[in-house]
Amino acid sequence: MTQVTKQASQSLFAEHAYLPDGWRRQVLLQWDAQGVLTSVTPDTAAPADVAKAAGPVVPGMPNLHSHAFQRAMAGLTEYRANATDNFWSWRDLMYRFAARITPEGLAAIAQWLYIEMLKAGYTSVCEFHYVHHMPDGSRYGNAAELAQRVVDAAQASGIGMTMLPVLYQFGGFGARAPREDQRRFINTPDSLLEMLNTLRGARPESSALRYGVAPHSLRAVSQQSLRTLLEGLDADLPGAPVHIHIAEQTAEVDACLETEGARPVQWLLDRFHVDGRWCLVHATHVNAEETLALARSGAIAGLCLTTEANLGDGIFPAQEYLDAQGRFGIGSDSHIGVDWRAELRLLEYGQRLVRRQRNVLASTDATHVADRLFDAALDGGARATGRAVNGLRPGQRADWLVLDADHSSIAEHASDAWLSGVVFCEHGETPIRDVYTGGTKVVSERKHRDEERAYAQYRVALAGLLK
Ligand code: NGQ
Ligand code: ZN
Repeated sequence: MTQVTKQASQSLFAEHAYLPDGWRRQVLLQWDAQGVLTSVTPDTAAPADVAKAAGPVVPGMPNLHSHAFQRAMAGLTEYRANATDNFWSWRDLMYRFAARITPEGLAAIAQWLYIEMLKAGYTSVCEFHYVHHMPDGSRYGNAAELAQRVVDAAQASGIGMTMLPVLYQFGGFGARAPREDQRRFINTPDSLLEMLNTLRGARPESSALRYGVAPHSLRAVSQQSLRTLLEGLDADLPGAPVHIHIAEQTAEVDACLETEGARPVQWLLDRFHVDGRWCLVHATHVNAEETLALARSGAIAGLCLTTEANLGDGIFPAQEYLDAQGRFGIGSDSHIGVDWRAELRLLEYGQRLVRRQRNVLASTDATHVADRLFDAALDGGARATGRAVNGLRPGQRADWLVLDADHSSIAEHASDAWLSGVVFCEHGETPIRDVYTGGTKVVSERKHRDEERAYAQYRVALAGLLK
């Protein structure tokens, strides 16, 4: 009897599911006790004892870039503080906010954020975690305290995580000393690797958790320290993911040219073996040569469209990059919004507004923009996580979303228009109804099992931060 129940809870039947080769009918999904898909069978009759998905099933989307604590300042910097408000003045405000984060506060913010992510259909997150120390820069008793809180929040929420402790060593190009308000972030390659080791001991890797590192940016590391970091990482975790902020602002491109004699993307490609383990976040400012070289490298461009719009970064040459078979994924970064649908929409809309055309990021093989962008962001995002979360196929984690087929953005449409409706339409509540991670339903009828408690705790943390 127990066995029957267990069996039943590890299968789901979907009338429609979006598989690697597109929409298929009558799909049976089966997974093991680790939450990993063991079989995906289309065109099969529904077994009598198997639960049925309440609507069309699509793979969960990875969120390849997050700074969890910044969720708590979303909406609080949208006023003009001086005549030239820009990314750098926003960063000053963000640092003031970062200085106030406590371990308990971070835990509550991350917990709520990850629930918001799940409800929005993000089933994995890469956390680019850099607030490591106490406000005066001294270590917590457990040097990995804050990172561990974030990992715990992910595990409690059910979202899959790639934890990327950040190496922040310098205050600017030319190994400039860090600013006072960067003290909480500062490490050497050795102290960062040590923190990573502690963390791995306390919270071991699993199908839901993977580790990597994130050199913050070329501004914040040197060529030598980046090399030391990568060597140390490969000694412990060969091939683990490496994420870096690369070329978000023209001022940093200019500073890189001035001190290093090359543009950031070119500089990195010329000096390091950049391949598919790399995620170059905000590859915004790339010239034509860099665009092609980045595409050829196999690295993932980490695009965070709503944050890049919010911070006034610029527009990535997405059409040229996709034409060159470049890989990308999307991230919610500062969490001004937490919605992959909005990221994909804005990716296309940036191109439409600049070019005064429509359906720019479609191709002759993939005529539906939403489908093409969804497929690419799933593939690139999954690669960036370093985890097996690349769609509905055996060996990948049992992560998916159940759409509401009665939602006004897709009702009565043929299946080939469903992703278009999901990505481009904005009509009322989300069309994402249920969310599964590792085969467990963590969002049911748009509600996360823990959302009320987590939201109450988030508000307490936020009130404390804003006092
Ligand atoms: C960050 N955020 O690390 O949170 C950065 C700002 C910096 C974005 N780049 C700080 N969106 O780049 O120095
Ligand atoms: Zn970032």
